Amino acid sequence: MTPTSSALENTIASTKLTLTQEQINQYHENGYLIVPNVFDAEELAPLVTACEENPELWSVESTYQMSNGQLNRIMYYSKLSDSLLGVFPRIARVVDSVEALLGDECYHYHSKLVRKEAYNKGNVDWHQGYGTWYHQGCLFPTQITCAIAVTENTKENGCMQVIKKSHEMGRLNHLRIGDTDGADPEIVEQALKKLELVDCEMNAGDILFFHANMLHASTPNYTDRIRAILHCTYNTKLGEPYKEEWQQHHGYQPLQKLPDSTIKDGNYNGILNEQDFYQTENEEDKGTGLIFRGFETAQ
Ligand SMILES: O=C(O)CCC(=O)C(=O)O
Repeated sequence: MTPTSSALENTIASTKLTLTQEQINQYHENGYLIVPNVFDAEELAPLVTACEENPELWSVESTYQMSNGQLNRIMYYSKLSDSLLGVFPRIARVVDSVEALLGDECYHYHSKLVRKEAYNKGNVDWHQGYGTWYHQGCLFPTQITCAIAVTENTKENGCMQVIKKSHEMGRLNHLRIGDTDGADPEIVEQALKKLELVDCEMNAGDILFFHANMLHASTPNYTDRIRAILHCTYNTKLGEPYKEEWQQHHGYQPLQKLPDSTIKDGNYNGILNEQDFYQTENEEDKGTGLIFRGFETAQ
């Protein structure tokens, strides 16, 4: 069945997954939380197939050069259409978990599908989400990212890394590194002497929740299989950017949750809606894309 927008809008969301108080405490203490088996293989299959086989996805991807000179590929969107990528960030078990961690209502800030194809040497440099979002006009680090492992994520294929408890360091200075921005490398080096680096290895369907000030990165893919992860970032009304120029897409909009069964019920239209994706910003065209201007260049 392929639904219309109104069919999705009229659904009543219910969730079967709620976080325990212990998990919520762990998140606040460490700045991140891994929850296993949130999505199963059947729910992930259409996205896995699309990531592995579907050239349609490539046309909406932006590429960024990282500090090691290699390219990283990201599909970046904030509008939630009826496509599968528009549905994932609205699934009740995800949104309810985020709201339990925030202790507040959340809205969708943006999402990113990050694919590292086989043997892609593109790393992602250490950074905090809030290092950028502050410059977009968010006054408070109220954002949470929920990173859904679409495929298995391992040390060998470039899983996410976090520096445990680094969210307690507050917002760090970010510098221009490669095509994008990263936390000041001198501070990261010192943080790594005091805090633990955690490789966030996950099976497909596991979720990594992490705080806006959590230092995170990822390493190259040394395997012959793609690594894919869907980062869904949420914000609260309090943390909404005050800036309007180029930031309308990050403004508060009530988030309509969808039932946990939406994907298995086939209640979506296609994998993605091409118009929803933002392209890379450049000096001439300061658009809504991922690259954020104004950072000093790292020495
Ligand atoms: O998925 C990854 O490899 C990391 C992506 C990331 O950190 C980001 O987009 O902020």
